[in-house]
Amino acid sequence: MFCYQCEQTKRNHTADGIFMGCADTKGSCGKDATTADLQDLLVYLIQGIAYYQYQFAPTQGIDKKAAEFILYGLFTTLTNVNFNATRFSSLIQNAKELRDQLAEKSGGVKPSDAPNTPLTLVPQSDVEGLLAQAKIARVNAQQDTVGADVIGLRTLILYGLKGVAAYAYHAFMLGYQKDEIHLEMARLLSELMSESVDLNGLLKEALAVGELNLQVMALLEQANTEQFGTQQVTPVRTTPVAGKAILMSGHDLHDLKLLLEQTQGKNINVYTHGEMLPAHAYPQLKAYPHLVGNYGSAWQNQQQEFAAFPGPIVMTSNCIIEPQASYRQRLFTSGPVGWAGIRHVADGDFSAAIQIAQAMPGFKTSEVEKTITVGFGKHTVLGVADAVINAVQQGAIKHFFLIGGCDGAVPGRNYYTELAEKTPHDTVILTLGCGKYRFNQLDFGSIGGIPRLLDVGQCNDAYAAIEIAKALAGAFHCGVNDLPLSFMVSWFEQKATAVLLSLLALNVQNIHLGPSLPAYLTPNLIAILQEKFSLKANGNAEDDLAMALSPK
Ligand code: FS2
Ligand code: SF4
Repeated sequence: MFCYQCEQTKRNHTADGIFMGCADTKGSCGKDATTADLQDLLVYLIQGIAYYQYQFAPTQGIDKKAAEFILYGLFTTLTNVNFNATRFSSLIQNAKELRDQLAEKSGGVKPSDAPNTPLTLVPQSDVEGLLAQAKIARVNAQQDTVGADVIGLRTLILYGLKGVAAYAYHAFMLGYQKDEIHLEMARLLSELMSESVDLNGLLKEALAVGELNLQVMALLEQANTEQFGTQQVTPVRTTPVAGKAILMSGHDLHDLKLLLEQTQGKNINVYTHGEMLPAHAYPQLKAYPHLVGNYGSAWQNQQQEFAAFPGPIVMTSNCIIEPQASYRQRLFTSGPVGWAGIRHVADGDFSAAIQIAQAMPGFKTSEVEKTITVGFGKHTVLGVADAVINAVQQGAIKHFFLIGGCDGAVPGRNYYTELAEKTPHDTVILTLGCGKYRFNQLDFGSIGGIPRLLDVGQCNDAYAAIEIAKALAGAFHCGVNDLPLSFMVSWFEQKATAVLLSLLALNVQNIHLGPSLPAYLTPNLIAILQEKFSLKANGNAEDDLAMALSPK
């Protein structure tokens, strides 16, 4: 196996100094070599599907089945989504069938008959055969011929597209999709088959991924808002309520809605976990009285938190980690998520989980109520834009920080707690993603009635944060880079890569990215990004804060 797609990749090298990433038998996330290799093969065949989709869409239209498969297939390969090797063996065969159907539909036109390309590879029927084929599909397969910089940019494009696919799949599940998004996704994926080694051209395509992600995040925001209402400022209970309980984690609001419907009148309290927290802000979700609160924190704490939860748990997207014996029997996966031996909900029918919730005692007593506040989405913040602008003009608000993104297990992530704690009292923090759990229980107070900590939502709500920044820039007749606004982005997986590319596509300068920089960005690529965008690696919180607050 070879994988370096996430922040927790192993940063080891051979004796000759060649970067190894997660190799050998298992990655830091627990992904085994078989699953990793099969994921590579699936992504390889998806490029073939994308090629035909892109070539023939102008005359034959977007093939919707292929478009859905591309999104779903890529989503399954994101960090901490699907660890079930058997599932990948069958997805590989599905991908081959789909690619061949598209090729046939287009008269079998192929640019070349070279064997073993994404257009021609015939996957073996058994796992051993597939693993023997998988080497050519590794992201670094051509490193010796094209060099680490080219591989770095190709992977930046691919990993960004994986993140885009995840967001697009959530929108798709809510009934929202756009042909132009499918077409651009297909174009960029098929570009990965190109032999180009032009760094400028590849960087341009990486920024095109960022532009595509902006469209997708906008579509997902539209889907969430039209389906569940506009986010409202809402205190969310973080302590248990006596009674039977079920927990839902991940990003899929569609799944949560189905669960709320199916548990209605059954005397079961529904709790959110991790990235599901912002669900409480949506009127049509919070209207269910049995959506009682949020339990636990970010994904990396799930083994302790799930073990202590007295009911079943459903994982709807990333980030799942190895289930422990104490809760395996009451854990369910949904949609793209998978783990061998864990029951999977494929069709939105949560009855098996509901039965377990009914059979378990749930929380015996209610704890004293504590809350955190969510719901500062685009409409909420722009609704008080006049007050915010006034506060800036009066000097009451001197600076804004966007401190958000992913959380993770490494100790260096305390940087974000320290950063938030040390922000001066005349500054406002916008946050989003699961990175917020590093500081969202702290009391930051308010400035003239405006809370100092504004939770904008899930990581995809980075779109709302961008819109808020653009509106502020409009009000002050300046560019986003001229605002007293600093982006302190914590990344972990490929959705954060997509969001980073969106910020770069908008030419946002001076982003602080951490806790460490992506391993696929070589020193040369980092130098290019520093030169073009003044991208910064995290230093220590105090110095970075001082740098952010120094006059531009
Ligand atoms: Fe957190 Fe994990 Fe949201 Fe990432 S729950 S790191 O996938 O997408 O942020
Ligand atoms: Fe390693 Fe991350 Fe890949 Fe898992 S997803 S194998 S931790 S780089």
